[in-house]
Amino acid sequence: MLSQSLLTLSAFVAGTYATASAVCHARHSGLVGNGYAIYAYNVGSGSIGSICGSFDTQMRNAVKNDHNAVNYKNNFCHTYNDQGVMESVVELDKQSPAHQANLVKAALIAAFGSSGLYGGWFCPFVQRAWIVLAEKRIPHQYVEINPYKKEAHFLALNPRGLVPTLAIANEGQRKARALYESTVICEYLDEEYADEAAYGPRLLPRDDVFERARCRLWVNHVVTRVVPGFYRVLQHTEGKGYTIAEARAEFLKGLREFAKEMVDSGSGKDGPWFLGDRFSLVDVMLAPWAKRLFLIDHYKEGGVGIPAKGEGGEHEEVWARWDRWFEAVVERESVKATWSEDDKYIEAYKRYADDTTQSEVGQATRQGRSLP
Ligand SMILES: N[C@@H](CCC(=O)N[C@@H](CS)C(=O)NCC(=O)O)C(=O)O
Repeated sequence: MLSQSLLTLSAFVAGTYATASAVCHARHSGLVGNGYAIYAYNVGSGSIGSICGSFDTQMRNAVKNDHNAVNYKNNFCHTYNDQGVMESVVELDKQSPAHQANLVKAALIAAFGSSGLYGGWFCPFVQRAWIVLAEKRIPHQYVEINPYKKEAHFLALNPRGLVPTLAIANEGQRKARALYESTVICEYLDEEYADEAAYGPRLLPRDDVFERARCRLWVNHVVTRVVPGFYRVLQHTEGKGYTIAEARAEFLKGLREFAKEMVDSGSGKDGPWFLGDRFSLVDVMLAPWAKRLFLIDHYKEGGVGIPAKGEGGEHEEVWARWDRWFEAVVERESVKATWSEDDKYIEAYKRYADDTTQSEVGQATRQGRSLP
């Protein structure tokens, strides 16, 4: 039995409270492995607890209705057999981190559906995966965590300790699997949920091999040029080995090349997206940073520096194409649905603007290394 509800999450992340909305799918009698259902709530400390906690009443009622059962306690996982009879109570604190992680994954998946996205509301890499989940209406559980805390159960899922991380049900097994790296997760979701009748158009062209490769080329452009350029501008402070004008010029070049490709391909005659009338993975990859451009305007003198209409000189047509793409992408439903209030980002990104952030992305930018 699947029931859906719109859940508003309150999460404590890196010193900032923010709210994010997520559509959650609760499967009250979900079974994992050999007829087991595992329900988790207030698991460990921190944010998994907060999400499961906020679902507690609903889950408790559902389980009561389904199985006429249950005694809930914090920090425990209960396992049920397929008759709904409780078989064991597992004290999570007493398990090894790896076992905790597996229990939590299995429990989330049993309770909420097939996939769990571990994310942070503020994170643009997470937003990529979240947009794909929203675009394709993939049932999932969104789990807000603080990736800076590097909790053991999270590291057991993703040894790199970064969000997004996707926990995936492993059919017939109690152990779920995990994937990480936003680009990998997005492609996985597009391929795994490939049925266009059920999940809408594929985000990477399916039939045209060249077009698919061209999309990957421009995903690579976003990943290796545009995104690092964004942080170099935002983290610029006095005394850096480069001027803000240089950082801005490099960043604008990356955006301009992206827009020029859209002009050269002629996609604009069909619509605003990278592929014209068709929203694709290339749009997904850049959308979170497009939404965050206002942070550079807010924090850095001179702002992003995209020429106003009529002031693009020899690049006028290219910047007009950029404007068209930008205006469409920030209004895209999936992009808006995965965004909190602007003020929250201003607060959260101050540490980047001051260049005091200890995040791995921030440190890599500061040290001139490639991003994690
Ligand atoms: N290359 C990774 C980058 C992910 C990433 O850096 N995520 C940040 C949050 S925006 C994170 O988890 N940071 C934790 C840390 O820096 O310790 C991806 O594309 O998924």
